[in-house]
Amino acid sequence: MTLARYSLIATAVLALAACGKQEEAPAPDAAGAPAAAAPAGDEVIKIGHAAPLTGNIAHLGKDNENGVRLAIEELNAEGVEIGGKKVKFEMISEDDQADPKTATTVAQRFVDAKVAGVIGHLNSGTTIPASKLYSDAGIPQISPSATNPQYTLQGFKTAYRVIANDVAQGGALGEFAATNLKAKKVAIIDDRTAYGQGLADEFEKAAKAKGVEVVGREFTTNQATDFMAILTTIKGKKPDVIFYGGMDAQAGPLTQQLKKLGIAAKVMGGDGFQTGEYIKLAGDNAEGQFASQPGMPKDKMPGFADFDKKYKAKFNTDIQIYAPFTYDATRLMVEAMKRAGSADPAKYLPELAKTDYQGVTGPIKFDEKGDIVGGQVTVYQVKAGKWEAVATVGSPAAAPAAAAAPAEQPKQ
Ligand code: ABU
Repeated sequence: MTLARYSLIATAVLALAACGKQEEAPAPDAAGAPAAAAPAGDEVIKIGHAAPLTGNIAHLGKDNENGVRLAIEELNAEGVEIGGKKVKFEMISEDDQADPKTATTVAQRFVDAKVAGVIGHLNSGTTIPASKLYSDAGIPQISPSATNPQYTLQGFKTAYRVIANDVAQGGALGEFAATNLKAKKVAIIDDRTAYGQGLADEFEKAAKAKGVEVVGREFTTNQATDFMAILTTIKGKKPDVIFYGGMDAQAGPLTQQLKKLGIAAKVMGGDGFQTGEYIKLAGDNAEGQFASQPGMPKDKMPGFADFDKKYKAKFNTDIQIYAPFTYDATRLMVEAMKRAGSADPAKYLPELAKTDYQGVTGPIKFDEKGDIVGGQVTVYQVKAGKWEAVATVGSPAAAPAAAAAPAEQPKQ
């Protein structure tokens, strides 16, 4: 490597440190070599990414960030032209700590930094309050993982997501508990977050509609680690299934503590704990438990196997959940810029609404609210220490139309 190149990288690192942001300076590749810096003179387009990068679900935030990083490095290596000019993309990644208030501070930083778009946030409880700031500033936002329906019900033209919401997910899980597991009695626990509570409510509605009796509804928090008191209350009600609305940091220990109390009920929940981390945290009581993930089964996702290989080679770790979704969200945002011939949010937002994209997670189109069209939900079960798809509900978005005939979208 030349002295000039070292000096270019060092200058970039110092400039970013001065900004106090976790900006995407040339990142090392699998072999540890820094990625190529863009040739001087290329226009730089900043893309914001926000997720919890510290705290008890930092592993999920890093996973989301890795998906964006991979997409941006590939795009820069491919060489993208927008409006006839060569451009370079830079990720500015911020830690919102899964905290609604911090998320709005982060969103304001993105607005001030004039990012062209935002991939995030991870949690519904952060995505929803941040979305108001992006809407006011006209900055397109694509959440890869926030599933509370409220996000796209606010009428913001800037709000999109590439994952089915919790009306679909809670409905699928309620149906699965009644029909596949033949549950007669369920107990429900949630973490009181926008996601956990919202998903638990949708599950409760769907389960009751199928004639399942809800024998208990208990609450915890997204910081709790001890569930013995609420599980003891639930034990006396003899549920067939315990539904948990929340993330793996709680679902794991909760599942382990069931065993200590001799509770044999099956555990079920949503995407918040359909992770490798849940299996680690729950220990041997993970075996046989259920959790869903919006999207088709991973082995049916058209680009999952290749993506998985690239991801492992680059980051030397397994995908947690949403990295393929953040990767797709980043690439389809850039596709909209290319079609518009501009990274100006006002100019490419109409193109984003017309998205008709074949991602690694499957086909992606948006409805008039900004939700993915026809999102599927897959239910997984832990078998021999691994998540295995056992049922899929819903249908995928239609295959992409010919490039010459993009679908009309009323969002604009
Ligand atoms: N979808 C589960 C995790 C993120 C959220 O919606 O809060």
